[in-house]
Amino acid sequence: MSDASREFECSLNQWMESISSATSIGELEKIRAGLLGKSGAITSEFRALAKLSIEEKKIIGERLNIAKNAIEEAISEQIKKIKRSIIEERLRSEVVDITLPSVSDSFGSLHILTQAMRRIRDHYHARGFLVLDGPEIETDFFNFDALNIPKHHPARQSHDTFYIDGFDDVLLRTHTSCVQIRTMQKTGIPVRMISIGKTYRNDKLDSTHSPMFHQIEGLVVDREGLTIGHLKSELKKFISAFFETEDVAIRLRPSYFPFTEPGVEIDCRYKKEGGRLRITGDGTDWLELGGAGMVHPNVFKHCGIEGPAYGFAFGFGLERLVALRTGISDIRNIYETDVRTLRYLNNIR
Ligand code: FA5
Repeated sequence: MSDASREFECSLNQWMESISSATSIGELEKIRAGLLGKSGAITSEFRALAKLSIEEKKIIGERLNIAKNAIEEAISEQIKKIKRSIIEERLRSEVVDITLPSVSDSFGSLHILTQAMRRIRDHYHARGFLVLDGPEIETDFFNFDALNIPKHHPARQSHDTFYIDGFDDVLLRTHTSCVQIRTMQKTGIPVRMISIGKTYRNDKLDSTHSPMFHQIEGLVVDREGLTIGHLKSELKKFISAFFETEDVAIRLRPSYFPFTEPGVEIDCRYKKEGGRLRITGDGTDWLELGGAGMVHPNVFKHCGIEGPAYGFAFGFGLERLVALRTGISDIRNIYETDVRTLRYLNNIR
């Protein structure tokens, strides 16, 4: 073996050694550049071939190619090894010790509105109601016409409506009553359902109004036998369950909703104690909780229901129920993202 080839062999061994002892991918990239880059050692050797005889070119060229392939293979093997050890190290260090005690303070919880919706849903499920929802983007027909609120009816003005740009009959639903219509059209009667969901009105945000809020709507219809007495009993059961007290007194005060006949406002007795409202049967004042009534015959007509049909519907605003239950006087608190407010609402619920 010539001196030159012995020297080359020696350098190759050193290069291979530095590759196998490299501990980072960056280090390997540097070695690769130093050997195979534009002015790397191996590249320069290849360049020097030009000055050699044909015979020498053949022998040294072959040796260089073997060395180049060996270096490339060693570098890619070492990269794989380093990546594997990074993963192994992460697996070792990120292992979750499931035997560690929990830190209860750091747990999140469901939002107060979600909790309320789930409790309401469970209450009605237990009473044999279907819990349904419909689209939040509705047509004029389902939001107004079918509910006996034709165009130019003054009741439309009390629902300050967001229309979808470019359409004069597509809107964000202003109440969940549209779900009554969709359900009766689809399933006919008898029906026993509630729907809970988002509703939208162009109301200014203040302590009792939000442009997006939630409603609960109930509907019970059958061919015969349903009276306003059943409505009152159903409402009382709900209020008892929601406020977790048997001690409830409600009254139905005459009111007007185009889709009911008669229509009523639902009031509930309450007391003010230590600055907080408490629902109680011996309360001295009445608080309005929502609207209700016997379903207007025109609504049945719009749903394609023929023959006798009797039933009642009711609707509550969820934020106002939650505000009452938690004793806050401003529904804007419910939407706050400050974790201290959320924790407070959760604790007093
Ligand atoms: C209705 O929307 C009727 N669809 C309810 C109904 C259903 C009546 C079935 C009869 C039979 P009203 O517009 O009053 O009714 O709204 C119902 C409740 O939604 C109100 O009592 C109030 O609690 C809540 N609400 C209305 N507007 C807002 C608002 N901008 N922000 C928060 N809550 C609101």
